Amino acid sequence: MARWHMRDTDRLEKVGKIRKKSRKKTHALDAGETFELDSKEWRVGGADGAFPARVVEVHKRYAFISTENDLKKVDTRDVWLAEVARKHLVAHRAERNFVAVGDHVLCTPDREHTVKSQADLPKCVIQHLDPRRSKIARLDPHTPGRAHVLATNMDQLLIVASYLSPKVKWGLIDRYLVLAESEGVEAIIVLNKEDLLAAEGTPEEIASEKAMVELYRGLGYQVFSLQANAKDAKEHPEINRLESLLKDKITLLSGHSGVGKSSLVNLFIPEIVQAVEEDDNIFYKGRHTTSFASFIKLGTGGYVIDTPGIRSFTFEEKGPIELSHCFVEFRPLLGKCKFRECRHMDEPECVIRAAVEAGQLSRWRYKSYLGILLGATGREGRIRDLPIED
Ligand SMILES: Nc1nc2c(ncn2[C@@H]2O[C@H](COP(=O)(O)OP(=O)(O)O)[C@@H](O)[C@H]2O)c(=O)[nH]1
Ligand SMILES: [Mg+2]
Ligand SMILES: [Zn+2]
Repeated sequence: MARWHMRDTDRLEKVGKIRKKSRKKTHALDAGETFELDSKEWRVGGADGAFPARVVEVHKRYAFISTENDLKKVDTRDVWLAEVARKHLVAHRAERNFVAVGDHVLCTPDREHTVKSQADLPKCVIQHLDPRRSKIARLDPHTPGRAHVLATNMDQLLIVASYLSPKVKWGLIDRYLVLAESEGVEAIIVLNKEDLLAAEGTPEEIASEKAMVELYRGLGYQVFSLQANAKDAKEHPEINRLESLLKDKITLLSGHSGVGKSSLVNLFIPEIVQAVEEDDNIFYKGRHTTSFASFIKLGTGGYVIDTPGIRSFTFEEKGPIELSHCFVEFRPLLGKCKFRECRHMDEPECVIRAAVEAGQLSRWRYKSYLGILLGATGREGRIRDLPIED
């Protein structure tokens, strides 16, 4: 894995040098040469047979794409192996992958046979990327400072957690919510394994999880509490309500391994039935059941992007102003603190802090805000030394 990575970087640098020189000579790049190009400018059809498509899966050296029809519906059965046109590789040095799942791209059939692969699939070259409407990225764990784009162009983020096995981490849910808010995508929260909480949870646990569900509902989020593996799950009103929210939308699934994401997707008649990991200890081992993100068409219309479970979740740091906007309940109060640059920590006359002390804002969410601001880990119980009493 590491070896390929090195080679890619080497090659990119070489290409980069060559391009720099040639740019000097020509002074400008014509629009047709830039990788990112609005789909309104695309020339579909024509002598090179260019066609619009969607990136459905990304591997280190190539991607899989599926063609899109006139109604912008993706035919997930029509899969091609694709490579980004060589001339564009240099443009995307900042990201680990040049394209991400969900990208809307213009491709040309690989008539020159430049795509080197034995795979028994039609091959094509990705010529252009439609500017992304939204994206979810995390810091690349292998290359500090680099963003790894997990998925793009989704309408909403479905945050799946289970009450127990593994136990829900509301701090992680907050991080996903911040991501959704900062990207302007809807967030939907699912708490699965209701049956386990009822059977194995202590009365305190049951009461506290119920209170958390109510807290997030109070913030305006859709929160579903359900049992994805129940026998009659397909008829369950909560499942039907969730199903209607997924209709005709592109939804990014997120959540740890073992919480029941595949079990949930299987209820919505996916084109490809998801493997449900029956090994109960899967999440302790930290293995991922799905190694690559993929784009799944649902029988009811709409698509789901299933990413590998994200264990350690780090995203680009946000300053207090941007971060506090991602906490929806803070918004009506923002701009009212004494200092415009208030971090809502120990500054005098901070309205956020005052609202927390007065019980108008949730202390839990405030701590979560501070934890994210101060770069504390998302794991519960690790947020220490915060300037607020419990
Ligand atoms: N008790 C209980 N187990 C569930 C529920 N939903 C899924 N599971 C089980 O949890 C495990 C992981 O499910 P899976 O769908 O593979 O989770 P994923 O890793 O998030 O895709 C499997 O053993 C499922 O049978 C539920 O609502 N209750
Ligand atoms: Mg799964
Ligand atoms: Zn403040």
